[in-house]
Amino acid sequence: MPVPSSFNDVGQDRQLRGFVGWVWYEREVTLPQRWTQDLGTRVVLRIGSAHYHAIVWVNGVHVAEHEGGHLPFEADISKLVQSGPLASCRITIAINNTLTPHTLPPGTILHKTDISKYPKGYFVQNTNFDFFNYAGLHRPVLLYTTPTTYIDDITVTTGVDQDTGLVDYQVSVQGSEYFQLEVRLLDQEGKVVAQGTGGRGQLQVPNAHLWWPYLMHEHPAYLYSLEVRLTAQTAAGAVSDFYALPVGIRTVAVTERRFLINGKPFYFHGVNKHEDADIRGRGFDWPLLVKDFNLLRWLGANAFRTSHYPYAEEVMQLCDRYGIVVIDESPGVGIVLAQSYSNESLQHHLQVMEELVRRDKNHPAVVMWSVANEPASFLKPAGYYFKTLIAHTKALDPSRPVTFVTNSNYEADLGAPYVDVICVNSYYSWYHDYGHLEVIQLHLATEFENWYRTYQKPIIQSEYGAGSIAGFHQDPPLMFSEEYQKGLLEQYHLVLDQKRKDYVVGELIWNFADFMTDQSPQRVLGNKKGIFTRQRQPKAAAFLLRERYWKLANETMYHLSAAKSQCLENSPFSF
Ligand code: GCB
Repeated sequence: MPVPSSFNDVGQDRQLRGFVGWVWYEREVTLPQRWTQDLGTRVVLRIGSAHYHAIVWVNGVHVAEHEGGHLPFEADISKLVQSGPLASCRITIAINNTLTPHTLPPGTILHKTDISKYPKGYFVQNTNFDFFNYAGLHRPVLLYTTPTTYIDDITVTTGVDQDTGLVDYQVSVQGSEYFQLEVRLLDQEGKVVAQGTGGRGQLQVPNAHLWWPYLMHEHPAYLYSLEVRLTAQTAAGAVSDFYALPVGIRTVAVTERRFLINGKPFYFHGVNKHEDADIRGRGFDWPLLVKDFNLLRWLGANAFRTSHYPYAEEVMQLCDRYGIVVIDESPGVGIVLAQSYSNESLQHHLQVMEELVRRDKNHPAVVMWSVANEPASFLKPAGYYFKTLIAHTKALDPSRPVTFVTNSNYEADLGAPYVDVICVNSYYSWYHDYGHLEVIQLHLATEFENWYRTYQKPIIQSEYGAGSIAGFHQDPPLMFSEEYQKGLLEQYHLVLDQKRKDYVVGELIWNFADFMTDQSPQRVLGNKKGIFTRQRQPKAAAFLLRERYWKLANETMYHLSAAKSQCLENSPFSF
């Protein structure tokens, strides 16, 4: 079985494709002698993402267990690999993709016991989310080393005081209490612009280059490099550890009507994505990732939401480098059963937010956390659940706003009082009033007004869209034709153009690309709401959005800076 990859689509076996239960991965590797002989070396096994529940053994000894896909976990295996003459190391990983009401996402197993209709022991897994439950080792499995006294974590938050950039850092060291830390901040030319010592402090950068989103500045995505150097005396002698972290200096704030980046109004014009492609499923794939970023840039998109789970770290790194702003979403999708609001579920959700914030807190591209997508937030326990979850996330990271994405009625939503930005999904003229594009404007304007009147918080249209089968054409437009998809988006845009003058701060299309789902009578080889096909070819809607997004970017630049013409020199459209 290739790693990284989902196991589902690489074989010719129908049973493997839909398999629910334990799968086993095993690999024997030979370690360099340096790793196994030098007791001053710490050897770590790191698993990027194993979906869903994973148990890990090294040379037959249990070393780790982890609940939940999409986030990394690791085990210190030094003692195991340094205890004998063996330089080899057998890594065994068992993964179970069974979902329960308490996993994220939740799911249920339905046993069909009527033996006149189903074979003995027959069961199916039901979920309340609209994507295929791909499973396996989705991201790289790595072995790496550090000294036994090592830099365990770095937390950076940034601020701006007039022209001075402020970089607050905190370094956590494990393995010894006796160490020195030196910290330097380098600009893109490699020049040291600030330095400090010790485990925490503030670096001040005069005339700082700020990190700006793509299409908001002539030099977007400026990254400094924070170099942290550790030296320590241990029984084994002097050791040193070193880490370089890209740092973008920027601020994020939310007012009653605006989302501000570096104090300027930011309008999200972008997409919702999935980690999804032919054959590899949700498996990490560099060429696909770079293709997607090239498409985002072509489209003039400045943002996306990691619907509906955390994406690979490499994705976040590219967002930092290209200036693509991210709403970073947890795997809290499909929370609709009362049982999924239990204490057990909440505890797990809090834990997942800890893992997510720990992993992604230093990415300047991440401007907001989303704790869930379309939960049944009208159920009674939802108020306490989201109050607790959002407060916890804010305590973990006071520097970013927090939201969840809703499709509940504005009057019934018990979680909305706790979010910083209202993110609403709607599918007018698709799931209801289908075929009737003429009702969209009134529906949408009414919905926006209701939300704003109730909460006085900025609003993002976090999903809207229509399915289309690439190559299907109908005039007048009919559902599933490219023309209908385009026509539906155009109706939404008329209202968005009104309300963005006021309190609407973003629009994210559902979806960037067609993606695989469970089989159902509503789905034709998956969900076809992509503006690109699953193979990343544009449908008519992609050209429409491209024109719109570049136009929005031109407008933003016009309001913001004299450097407008330079920044959008490469704009495919001039207005
Ligand atoms: C939604 C969900 C998304 C679905 C989409 C659809 O509201 O958030 O996961 O795929 O609708 O196409 O039905």
